[in-house]
Amino acid sequence: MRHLLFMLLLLGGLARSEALLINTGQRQSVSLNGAWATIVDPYETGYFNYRHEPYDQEKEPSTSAFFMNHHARDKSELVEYDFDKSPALNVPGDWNTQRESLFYYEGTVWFKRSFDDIRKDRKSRLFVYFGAVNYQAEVYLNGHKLGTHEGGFTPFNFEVTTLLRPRDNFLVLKVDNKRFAQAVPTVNTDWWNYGGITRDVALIEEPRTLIQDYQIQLKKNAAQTISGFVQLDGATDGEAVQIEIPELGLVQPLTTQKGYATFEISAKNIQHWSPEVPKLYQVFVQTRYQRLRDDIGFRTIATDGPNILLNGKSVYLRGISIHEENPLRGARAFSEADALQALTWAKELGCNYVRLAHYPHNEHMLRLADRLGLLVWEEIPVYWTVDFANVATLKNARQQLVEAISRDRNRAAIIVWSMANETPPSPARNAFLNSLMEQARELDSTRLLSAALQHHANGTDAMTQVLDDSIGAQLDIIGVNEYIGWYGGTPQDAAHSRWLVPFNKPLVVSEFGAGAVAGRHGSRDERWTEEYQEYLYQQTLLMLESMPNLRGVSPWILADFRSPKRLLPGVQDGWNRKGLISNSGVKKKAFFTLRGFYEKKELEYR
Ligand code: GCB
Repeated sequence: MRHLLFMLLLLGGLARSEALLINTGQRQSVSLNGAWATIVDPYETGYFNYRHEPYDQEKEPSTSAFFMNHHARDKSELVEYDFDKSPALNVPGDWNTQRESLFYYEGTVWFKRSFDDIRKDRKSRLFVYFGAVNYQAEVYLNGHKLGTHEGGFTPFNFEVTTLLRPRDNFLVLKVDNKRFAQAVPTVNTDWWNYGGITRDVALIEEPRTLIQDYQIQLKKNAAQTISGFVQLDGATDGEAVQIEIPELGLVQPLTTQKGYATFEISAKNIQHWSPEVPKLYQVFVQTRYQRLRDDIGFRTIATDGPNILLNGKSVYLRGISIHEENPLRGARAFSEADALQALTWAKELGCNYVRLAHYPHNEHMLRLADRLGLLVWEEIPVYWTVDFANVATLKNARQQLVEAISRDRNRAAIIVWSMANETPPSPARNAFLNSLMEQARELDSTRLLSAALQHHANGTDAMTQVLDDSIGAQLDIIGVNEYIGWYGGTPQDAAHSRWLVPFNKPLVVSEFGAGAVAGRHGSRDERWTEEYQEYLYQQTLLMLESMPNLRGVSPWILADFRSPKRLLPGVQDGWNRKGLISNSGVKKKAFFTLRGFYEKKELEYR
């Protein structure tokens, strides 16, 4: 019987696909957001038997495995879990801020929710899609394992077409946010390790031949040529696809081979996307079975010596760094409203650019940046000291990079893919980052690659800062984090420092900052006061003016954010206080200092 079923699946061309679906917001879908039943399982009792062997490796998993969602058949049967009597958590959302007992929890929580087959057309295919689950997810449907996903900030999906029954399907996730040395990020980070199903979940209905992925952007260095590819899934050779941009009067028919086609379209009258005029075009990708709309902007981005050229014109990146956290809720951000809040603040600050630190943020942020006209630096969580020599760690980082680029490469706002933050130089680190860069360039040759590097004082002269990390030779933009006046020296030292940077490339200060408690006042040399932070900004902004090749800055950080490393009572209380805005929404003095600087820069680069 099993064999017969397998043969039928193969013949029907219904082999399961796990390739990432992009632009899920425009696909036919039903949301699986809402209340999910949860079981907190610190000993992973629902996953391992008493010999500590995973149930999901057994031929016939025991009903003790939580993913079996078993219910006692009669009163004599022993069953030691029950999702139906367990408390719920909201999805999307972090568990830490939804239940007090989970605030510091790092471990396994099981999530379960039931749903019916929603297909209008019995022949269509169904996928479950997760915007992000932190950190590791084991996913099961009706007791069958769909797969595992590692990495807390990127999307994934599984095809469930052949596993579905008409009613009461049960989807179970084992979500584990334990930190470990080989993970990406590794054990040590300066942000909250929020656990849970932290982004939207959807059940997506697709035709048998479906549009899986595409890139539709201006060709590198070509202001009037749109190029890219379309990838179908389940297509027979010769399947037709069409790309249409009605506003430009463009209709481009394509013929796919193995479901894939590349294209170049001449677009003479195209209006370019920019922060000043964030023009988006309605673009349609269409097959016989499906018409998918996207809103896409077109712009070129390149470098020329020290200059960053946006649509051929030199630009200065007036930025701010942002974590994916709503400071007012003190919780992981996930909604469009959260994104609007953060990006509206960035706009008020006079930004034309944001650094989305230290991992890919949710898709709302990128879509909104496209609409609001904010350039974006997007990053993967290769942060500090990941296990650079470990092959599995590299594979994981590459996978996260692939998922981020696949999801976001049609967003004009994104100009930089960042490979890493403050990683210590070594041959293993270099090989790791080079491998990531190779992957990024293969997937998207149109954007600039960068990384936030570190500097050191010149041996003989403490006022001279050297930025000579050899990986800089491979980057398109040199990013540097510096904390002169906070982690060492005084704010005045910043104003007096000289920088030696042996790269003829654009330089961006990807971080600087100082901690301040909103409403705390004192002299400019008193730590944690708004005056100290303001003064450090003033002195650092003077320094920026003398830095060679400087073409932008993204100070640390838009708003105070939670960090388990920040423990000073009465000051930090679990928060990194380097925000320009407090966690009650108060703008600190330095906010206005930076805004003044950006007003000046805007005029200078007009
Ligand atoms: C850094 C890190 C950032 C920290 C920040 C700080 O260099 O890149 O993640 O939060 O410094 O506040 O120390």
